[in-house]
Amino acid sequence: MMKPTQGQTGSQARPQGLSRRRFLAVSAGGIAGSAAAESALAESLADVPPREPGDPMSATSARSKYVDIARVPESTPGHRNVDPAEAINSKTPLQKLVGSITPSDLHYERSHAGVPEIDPAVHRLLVHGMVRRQIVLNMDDIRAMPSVSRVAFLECTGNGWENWKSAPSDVTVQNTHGLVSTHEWTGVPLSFLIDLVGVDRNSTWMLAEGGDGAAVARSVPLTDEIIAEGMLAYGQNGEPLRPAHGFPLRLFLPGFEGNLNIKWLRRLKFGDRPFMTRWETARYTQLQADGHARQFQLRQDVNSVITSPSGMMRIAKGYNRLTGLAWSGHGRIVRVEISTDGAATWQEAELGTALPKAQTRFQSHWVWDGQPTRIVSRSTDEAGNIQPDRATFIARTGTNALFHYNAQQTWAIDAEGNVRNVLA
Ligand SMILES: Nc1nc2c(c(=O)[nH]1)N[C@H]1C(S)=C(S)[C@@H](COP(=O)(O)O)O[C@H]1N2
Ligand SMILES: [Mo]
Repeated sequence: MMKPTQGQTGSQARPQGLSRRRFLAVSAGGIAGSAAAESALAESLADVPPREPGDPMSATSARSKYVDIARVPESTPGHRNVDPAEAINSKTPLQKLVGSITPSDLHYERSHAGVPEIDPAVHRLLVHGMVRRQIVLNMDDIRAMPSVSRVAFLECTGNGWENWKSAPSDVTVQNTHGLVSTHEWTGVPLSFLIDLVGVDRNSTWMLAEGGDGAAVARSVPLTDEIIAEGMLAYGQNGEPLRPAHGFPLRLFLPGFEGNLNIKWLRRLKFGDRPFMTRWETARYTQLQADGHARQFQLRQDVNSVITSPSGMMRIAKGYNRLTGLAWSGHGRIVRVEISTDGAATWQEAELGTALPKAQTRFQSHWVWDGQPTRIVSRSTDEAGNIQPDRATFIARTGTNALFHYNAQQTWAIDAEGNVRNVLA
């Protein structure tokens, strides 16, 4: 044990007879006791590196050079780590995030024709169709309107498709689940705009169109829920939207499939039936087991994944904190259960702040005995939906489909502690 080298170090300040080691043992007890038991316990400031002079202030703060965290560009399933020019999306590093909010520059990205560089001074939103007053709004008009802010996830319907047909063993959770992120979004409530233009009571659908080259356009059903929760978003995590995420304006519909959340929003048209764009008749449909295609499967289902330990990590025998994220397009997460014996027995995990339609952090404590095993999580939302195991999910959906995969994610652990993606 190191001795204090100077008189003013911490040892004198400590209450008599109460060593830090004992303090840990006494107060932390059970879980924390086992977590800290093998850590070296320092005795004084002599065990702590000296203070350092700093760099000058800056206009924006960069990450520490010691932090290695980035999205990965990918193309279709099986084509990972491609040249960004070939990529169709860029995935969030879930295994490196803490808490439940995704930093703005790490929000996953899916753009069908690149990222247009739109000048907000010239951007316009046309609102027309079954309305009393057809209008064209500029960004000043929109920013002057009442706004709301809400923490919610956004998820691409393609999230999880890596595991639909087979389970590549060399993937991380970023590869398997990195098409979901959570932000605080700010914008004008859709209900405000609907009142402003006087949408006809017989209008039941709204076409939303983007200003990028792909001409992505989707029909949105005007349900009470979508009218109440939808927004014309211009802010993410306290700042204007970033270009990749739709600057200066996007549609944001909490809980509904990523593709519906039209970026670079330039037009809303109200009608009394779906507009049947190619994005909903061909692209974002689900081929069922019987060969029929299902249209307008719009809600993101209850989901969860253990992010640590997860694919391509290596764990050691003894205490391991298990943590991950759970989310549901139906509302709040009310329960996450974890199995460390291949889904034979389950224990309830601790939940962090559980907001409706937002990713919720969970954790659990595990002492690994060194035997090969499988770990898996399963979530339940406030509507009573329970995340299905893979066999149930495949029996229900078949193997022709590609979207809305929400089966439980299993990670296998071998005798050396290597964590690998497996089907179940
Ligand atoms: N105009 C437009 N909107 C779009 C897209 C697009 O390519 N163009 N991609 C959609 C898809 S498929 C998804 S999953 C989300 C992705 O939003 P993000 O890139 O901000 O994560 O935006 C949707 N909105
Ligand atoms: Mo998507």
